[in-house]
Amino acid sequence: MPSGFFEGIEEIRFEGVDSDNPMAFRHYNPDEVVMGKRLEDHLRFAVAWWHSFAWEGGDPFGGPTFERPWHPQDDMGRARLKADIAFEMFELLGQPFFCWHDADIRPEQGNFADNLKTLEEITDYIGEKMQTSSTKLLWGTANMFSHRRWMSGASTNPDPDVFAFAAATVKSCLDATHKLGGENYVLWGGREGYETLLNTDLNTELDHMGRFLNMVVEYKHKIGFKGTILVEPKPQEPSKHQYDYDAATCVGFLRKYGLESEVKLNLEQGHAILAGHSFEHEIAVAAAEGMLGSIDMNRNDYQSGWDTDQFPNNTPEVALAYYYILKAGGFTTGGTNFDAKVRRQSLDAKDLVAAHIGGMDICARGLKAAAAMIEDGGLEDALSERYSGWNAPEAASMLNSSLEDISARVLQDNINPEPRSGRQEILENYVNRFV
Ligand code: XLS
Ligand code: NI
Ligand code: NI
Repeated sequence: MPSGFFEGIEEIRFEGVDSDNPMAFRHYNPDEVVMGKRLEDHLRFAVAWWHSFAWEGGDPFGGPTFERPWHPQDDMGRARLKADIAFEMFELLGQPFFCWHDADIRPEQGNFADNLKTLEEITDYIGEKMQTSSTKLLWGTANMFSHRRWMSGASTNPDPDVFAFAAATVKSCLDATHKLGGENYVLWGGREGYETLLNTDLNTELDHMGRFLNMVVEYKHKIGFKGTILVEPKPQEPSKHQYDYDAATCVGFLRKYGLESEVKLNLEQGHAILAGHSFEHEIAVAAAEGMLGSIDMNRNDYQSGWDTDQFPNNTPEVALAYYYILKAGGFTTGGTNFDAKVRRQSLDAKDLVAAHIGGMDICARGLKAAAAMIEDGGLEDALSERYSGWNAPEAASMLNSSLEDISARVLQDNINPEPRSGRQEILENYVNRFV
C-alpha cells in the first residue's frame, strides 16, 4: 500500500523536448544510447536521503517549514515510514541509486550501542525494500559533524575518545554499506579542520586523519568491500579551514599518507565554487591523477557565496563538467548524486519530485552536449594543434636534457618564440554551439 504522500503524482516518463508537462522528462530518456552507453548507465543518478527526506526546512533564522508524516525523526517507526516514502520516490523517478548518512536513516540515540542497533535494524529494513526495487546504494557515509560530540572534529579531535567514537562509527557505516551492496563509501570531513590555529596542532591532526583513513582502507579489505573509498573536498563550512580544501589539496594529502591508489575523490559543484574553482577544474585535476571517483551535483547561489545546495539548472556549466568526466572515461563505481535540496518554501511532495526531474533533465542535456563535443572533436583538435610543437623531436628530447644543453641550443639556433593566440573566445563560441 503506497503511503499517499505522493498522491496524484504518476510515474515520471520521458516525453521529449516538445512536451510542456512539468512532471515529465524532456531530455532524460534512460534508454537513449550516447557514445555506446545508455544515459542511465552514464549518469548513474542518486537521491540524497539527507536533503530529500531528513532536512526539515530550517535555516539559521527559523525552524522547520516541512511537516512530513515521518517528522519528528526520533522514532524507529517513523524512520521506517521515511524509508517507505523514499522508495516510493525512487520508483516514481526511476532513480537507479540513493545515498545516506547513518543519521539520516536512523534516529539519534545518544550513545554508540543504541545507534548501532537502530542502524542495523533500519539497514536490514532498507535491504528488504531493495529486494523488490531496482534502486541500489551508490554510497553510504557517517555523519560526523551534526551532533555536539563532533564539534572539534572526528578523526582530528584533540580528545582520543572522540577519535575512538569516530572509528567505531565509520566501521558501523562501512559494514552497513557493505551489507547493502554499496558501490562506494564516502568520507566528508566538515569538522576535520579548525576555527583558530591558537588552539590547534595542525600536524598532529593531519597525522591522525591520515592514519584514520588508512584504517578505513585496511578494514575495507578485511571485510572484502569491493566499493571505492572516496573523500569529498570542501574548503570551509562548517569549519573555517577544512583540511580537504579542494581536489589538489586532497591529492597531496592522499599521497603523503600512501593512499593514492586506494582512495578517490567525490567532487561537488558547490564546493568547487567555494574553493574559487570551476567544477570542471576540480574534475580535471582529479582525473589527471586517476582519482576521479564520483560527483555531488548541485549549484550554489552565486550572489550569497554560500553552499546553498540548490538543484543544478545551468546547462553550459553542467555540460563542461560531463565533458571532462567523459574525457576521463566516465564513471566506474561513481555516479551523479543530487546533493541538493528544495528551498524551504517548496513545501509540497510535487516540489521534491519536480526538483529531481529538473536536475536529471539538465544533467542529461549537459551530458548529451558533452558527448556531441567529444564526437565532433573540435576542442580536442584545438588542443592537439596548440601543443603540436612538442611533436618535433628536438622539442620532445628537451625534457630529457638539461638547462645547459637547452641554453646552448637557444643560442645556437637563435630561438626567439613568437606568441600565438590562445583563441579563448573562439573556443567559448564553439562550446556555445552545443549547449
Ligand atoms: C556537505 C557535504 C555532505 C557530503 C556527505 O557540504 O556535501 O553533504 O556530501 O557528507
Ligand atoms: Ni556540500
Ligand atoms: Ni556533498
